[in-house]
Amino acid sequence: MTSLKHIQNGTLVTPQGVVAGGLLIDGETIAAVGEVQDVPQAEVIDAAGCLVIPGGVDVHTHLNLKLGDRQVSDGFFAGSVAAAWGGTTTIVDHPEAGPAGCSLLHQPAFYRRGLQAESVIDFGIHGVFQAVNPAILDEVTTLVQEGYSSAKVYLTYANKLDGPEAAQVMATMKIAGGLTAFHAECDEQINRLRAQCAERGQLAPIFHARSRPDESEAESIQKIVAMVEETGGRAYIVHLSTAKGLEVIRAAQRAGLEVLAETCPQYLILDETRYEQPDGLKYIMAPPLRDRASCEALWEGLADGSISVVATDHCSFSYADKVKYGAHDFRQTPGGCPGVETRLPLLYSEGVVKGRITLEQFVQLTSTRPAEIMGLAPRKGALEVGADADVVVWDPRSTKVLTESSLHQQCDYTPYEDMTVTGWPRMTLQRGNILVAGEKFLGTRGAGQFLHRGTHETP
Ligand code: DUC
Ligand code: ZN
Repeated sequence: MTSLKHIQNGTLVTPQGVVAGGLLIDGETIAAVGEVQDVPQAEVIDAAGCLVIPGGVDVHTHLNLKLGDRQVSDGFFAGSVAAAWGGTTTIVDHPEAGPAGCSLLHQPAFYRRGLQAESVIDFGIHGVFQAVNPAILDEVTTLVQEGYSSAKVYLTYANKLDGPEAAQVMATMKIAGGLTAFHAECDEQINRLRAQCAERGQLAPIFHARSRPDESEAESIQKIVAMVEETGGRAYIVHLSTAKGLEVIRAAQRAGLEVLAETCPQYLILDETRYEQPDGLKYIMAPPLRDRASCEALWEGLADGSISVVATDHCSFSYADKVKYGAHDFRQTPGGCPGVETRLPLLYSEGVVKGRITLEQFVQLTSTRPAEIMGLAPRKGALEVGADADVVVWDPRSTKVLTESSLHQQCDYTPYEDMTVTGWPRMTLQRGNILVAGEKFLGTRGAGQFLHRGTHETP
């Protein structure tokens, strides 16, 4: 007989609304939601005073990333453990570019092996386009059929694609049922501004933000929207950071184009004044932090539905390495910040508690919509009968001061040091197994399953 668990007395956030009741788990799946009769043989989990929500789905992480000789702190094990502590039970990881000339399947397969051996939570993997030629385009159908139904195009950095290449990718992915994700920044403008900064000796962290202006993101998104119009394709904009970019996305959505947007807690909560602090290098990431007006605009984008997803871009280069490489020149700093463990608490605390988004939107943004958009529904993303029993018992009153030493990530800093949050997971389950209970970690290295993701749903 499979094991039964009965989560009782909680307030459940379901696709049908917020309901008081229970949740019955039979083995790895949800067997009943809402009115649940007592089952004598079930293990009882008391959720009195707590919310019961689906496990978090973070569709933008960079675990184990290596760029040249620079390696992030959180590998597949540490990063997945940190995710579990923060209530995230599924990640979809973005691999870095592979060896020159490699197959489109090379990096997803490489990451799959690593995550399968190490991850404590379930995982999907995005593809990455680092070149476009007939052989690569021929592989797109296989990529999607093998369960990697989304892939990223960078419009800046060494492995960037140009406009015509990106449009070809978008069109080919659409035919295969895939979704193209875009890092939207104008490479040419950034390179010009960075060179100008260097000539003028402007090498302090604030010039990282000055050399990647808001317009760079907005113009790049405008080009992507034009590709969607031209090809009839679809686009998913990762880590949206500006009010200007959001306006372009809203206009595209009003015109009926399939342009979806993701943002991350750092762009909602932190602003560019961080670069003026003595530890400004901690906040070097691309796109950079912006002004307060952009933070507020992004919150409005979450509230009005023009932004569908809050992910993290968890990319845990250490502060030690940021200082080692970038102390005298922001351009040498490895970019990115950690966040996989703090996503849910930050969004709940800054969003729901402060009245910027509703409880239902919190669940939609952190679990339901990312699961739907990335081909993980109906297994993931909602408390529904038949879905995987990925469940978080969420204590909405628990407060916690975020510090590097209290988190489980391996990275040597958190961008949210000393910030107090309200709301924290009391218990996290994956496929019916308890991963974290209070201060106890019960997960197992390698227990995470590869998620063969379905083709993209049309919104
Ligand atoms: N931006 C970063 O800052 N780091 C990782 C990748 C990215 O897009
Ligand atoms: Zn990223």
